[in-house]
Amino acid sequence: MRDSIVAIATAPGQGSIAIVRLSGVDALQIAQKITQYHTFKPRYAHLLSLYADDNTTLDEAIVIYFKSPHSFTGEDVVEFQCHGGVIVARSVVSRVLDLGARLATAGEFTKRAYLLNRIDLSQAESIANLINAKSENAAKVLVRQLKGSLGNFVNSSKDQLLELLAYSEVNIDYAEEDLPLDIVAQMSKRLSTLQQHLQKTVQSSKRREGVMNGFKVSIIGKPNVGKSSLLNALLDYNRAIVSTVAGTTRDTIEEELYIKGYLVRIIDTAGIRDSSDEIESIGIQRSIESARESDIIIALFDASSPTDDNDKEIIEFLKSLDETITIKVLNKSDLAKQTDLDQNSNFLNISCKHNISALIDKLEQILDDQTCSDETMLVSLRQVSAMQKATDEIDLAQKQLEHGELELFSFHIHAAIEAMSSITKQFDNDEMLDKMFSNFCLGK
Ligand SMILES: Nc1nc2c(ncn2[C@@H]2O[C@H](COP(=O)(O)OP(=O)(O)OP(=O)(O)O)[C@@H](O)[C@H]2O)c(=O)[nH]1
Ligand SMILES: [Mg+2]
Repeated sequence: MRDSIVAIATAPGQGSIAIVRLSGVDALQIAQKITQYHTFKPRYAHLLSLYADDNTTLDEAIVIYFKSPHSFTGEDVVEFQCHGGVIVARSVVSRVLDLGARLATAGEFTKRAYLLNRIDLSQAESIANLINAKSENAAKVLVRQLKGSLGNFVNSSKDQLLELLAYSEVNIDYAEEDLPLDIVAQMSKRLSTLQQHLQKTVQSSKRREGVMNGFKVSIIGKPNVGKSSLLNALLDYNRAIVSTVAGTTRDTIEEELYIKGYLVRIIDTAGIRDSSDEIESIGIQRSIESARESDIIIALFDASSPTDDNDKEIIEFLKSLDETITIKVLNKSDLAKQTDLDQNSNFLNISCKHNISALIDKLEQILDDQTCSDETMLVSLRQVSAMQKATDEIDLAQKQLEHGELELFSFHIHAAIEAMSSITKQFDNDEMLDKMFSNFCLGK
């Protein structure tokens, strides 16, 4: 039995409603005392007065009672929808505290929901992340996870590993049983298929990390091609200084914007060229570092000037970054064309002065491709490293299987199951054994 906890669930500040949430074994009794009303019907909105200990009225509120286990925490929960602003809500909390509850610590309602098996760890994580979601698309992924999509994925992968473990155990202990001769080959094939699927999930989650924290997009190019003009055009205001002087931007400038619901961190950089100026050289170094750390590079060139060695060096630099998505763009297409850069390769044509829609379309398409929305996604470092540990153990298990070392195979599969389980809940050995043997009839 846990004590009862209370907190204001809505954000502090002015608003029409403030919700006070109370959870625990005494929640109903406390609600009855503060309302002087005794016949609460679960999940029913009661309009009631809330009373102080001297019987003066604190507020008129909608009170809803969620009877255990059908509540957010799994315990008895009462929600008081008070009038907004913090003063009324605080006086209600203070009265509830007098009646025996204590103040909840940060995240304690969600922790109770997890401890009472209302949600798994991945769902608890998505609640925390959803509150801080930085974009619509991040929120979409997190809501899917909140509804249990990652939990389902983990459970079905775990079940497949459990089945393989059961086969292995039977082979170890019941060698005389009449098992198919090609069992090792079958097990190996099933494990490889699962492994490919898990590895793909890890890779695509890493690729899609930007959905949660924003995609890093750097604009690079030689001086004067219009990088700062492009930043300003994307932001729709004059953030960076633009001038005809080559070398205007000395340091990287980072801003955030949304493109089709994706959060993008866009970085304008110093023009890349050979420079003897000490400060400019530091800026150029930063441009190169920024490009290397980016998810997407916009490499900008000037369509209105003849191709030179500087352009060619930048093209070579892009080739050295074969992992990063690069968009090659010719700017100043409103002027007479002089470059021949686009003879052998694909470039987008834009004019920062008039129209950059071709680039925006391209960015939208790349961001959509990167995130292809329905795949399972691991949204935290904790989830990614747990899945990676599982795939490492599966690799080791696969090797043992090739050598017919079933005991060691079982050991690594067990470790993989343990790593995978940690994504959603603490590993429970008994539960695992029950499940494994309920699926596999040993008849003994
Ligand atoms: N005609 C035309 N001029 C442009 C266009 N884009 C930029 N410019 C001009 O090109 C010059 C250089 O623009 P910036 O945006 O400062 O170039 P930058 O690449 O940031 O230059 P650095 O910071 O020196 O590396 C300015 O005079 C701009 O007005 C365009 O599409 N058409
Ligand atoms: Mg600039």
